[in-house]
Amino acid sequence: MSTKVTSMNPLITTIFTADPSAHVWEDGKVYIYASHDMDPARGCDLMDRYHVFSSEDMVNWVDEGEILRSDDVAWGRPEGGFMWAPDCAYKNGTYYFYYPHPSGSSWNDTWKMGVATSDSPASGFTDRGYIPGLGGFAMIDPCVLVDEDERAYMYYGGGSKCAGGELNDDMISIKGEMREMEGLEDFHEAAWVFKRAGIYYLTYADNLDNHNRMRYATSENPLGPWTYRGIFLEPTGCSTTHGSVTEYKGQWYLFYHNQDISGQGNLRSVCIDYLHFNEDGTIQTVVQTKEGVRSVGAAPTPNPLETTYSAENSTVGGGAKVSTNEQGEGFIHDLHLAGSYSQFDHVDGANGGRATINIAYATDERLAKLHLMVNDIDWSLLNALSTGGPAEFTGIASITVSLQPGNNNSIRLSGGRGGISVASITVTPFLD
Ligand code: FUB
Repeated sequence: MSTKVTSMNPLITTIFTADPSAHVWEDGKVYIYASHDMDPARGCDLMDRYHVFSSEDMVNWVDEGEILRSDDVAWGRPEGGFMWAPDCAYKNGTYYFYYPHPSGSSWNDTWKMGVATSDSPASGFTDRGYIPGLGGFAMIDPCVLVDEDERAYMYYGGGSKCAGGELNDDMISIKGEMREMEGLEDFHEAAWVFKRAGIYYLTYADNLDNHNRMRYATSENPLGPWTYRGIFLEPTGCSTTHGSVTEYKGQWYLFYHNQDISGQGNLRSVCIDYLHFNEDGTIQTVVQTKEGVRSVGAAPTPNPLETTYSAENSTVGGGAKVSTNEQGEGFIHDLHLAGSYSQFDHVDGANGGRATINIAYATDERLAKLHLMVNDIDWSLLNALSTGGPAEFTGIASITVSLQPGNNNSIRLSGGRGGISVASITVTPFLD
């Protein structure tokens, strides 16, 4: 059970995530659709394997698992990667996941707006192709607003150009033409549109060299013209900035990313902080915090399918060892040695499908890494942030993977970088 009082920033620490698009859906939960900066990175070329995260209290977040990867995109560039900032919309029982992806090897000339659909918010997505007539040079970062009258609008853009248009009822084609959004000052990319008290807000990243900020403009119409209002997020320390603004349980939040964990602009991490409006509807500058935001609901209840496998349950090899501490508790160590591994066999996947693996670890490295293989599929790399000491087993690296039905799954850990010891793994198959 979580003992966190606030969400903490960065919010998601085990994998690198960026470009968060947050939505509150009919089930009352808030969902983050994020890009995934694959580690190790090569520019932003290898970004892939979108994960979704959900919460009912803003403090405890569930990794809902991977929903789409470039291998699933038949029309995509042959080399894969380049799964950049996505968004999701809901209409008439279907979730539409919009993602920018190039269709050719010449990636920056061939952007398209892909669409995958599902009847669930965070699983079961199937690619439906791309929206005809959109894309081209630097045209990225889709955002979709479904208005109170059920009309839906798409925005996208990069390279200083932002376009908007209305989607047809099918949600995968544009009604008429896209048009340039007028009135934005210093637009770079990362458009996000939301509505509050009858006013439309368009937020975006600006062009400040190597330290983009977030600016915004407002309008009484979903497609503008827009009135520029100012900067509301100062530099985060990351060269890119990208965020979304959402209300949840009566409070407004900014979801954004920084590079506090990695120190690298291509290995980013999602954060959340409060967003406040002035009485006239203008937005106050967001205060970036380490604490994040406070709980607005009950913490999740334990899942009866959860099973913990202790260090003694694993087979170790290649130099890794299992030892016992003064309290008689076993732990795996020397995982960092070349060829070292620890394998848990006969892991129960219940009915198969999504399961969260929580790895309890200790490290005094600022940022250690673990390699995770599940049934010979690579889910690496995972971050393990310092716990303050090599025997302080307070760290949890958490990721949702896919398991086979029954109890014949195997989970293998090896060191990626830095000294790290593992006390146990806890596997929690999803109840769905
Ligand atoms: O994440 C890749 C790109 O970086 C996004 O599409 C941009 O908005 C910027 O965050």
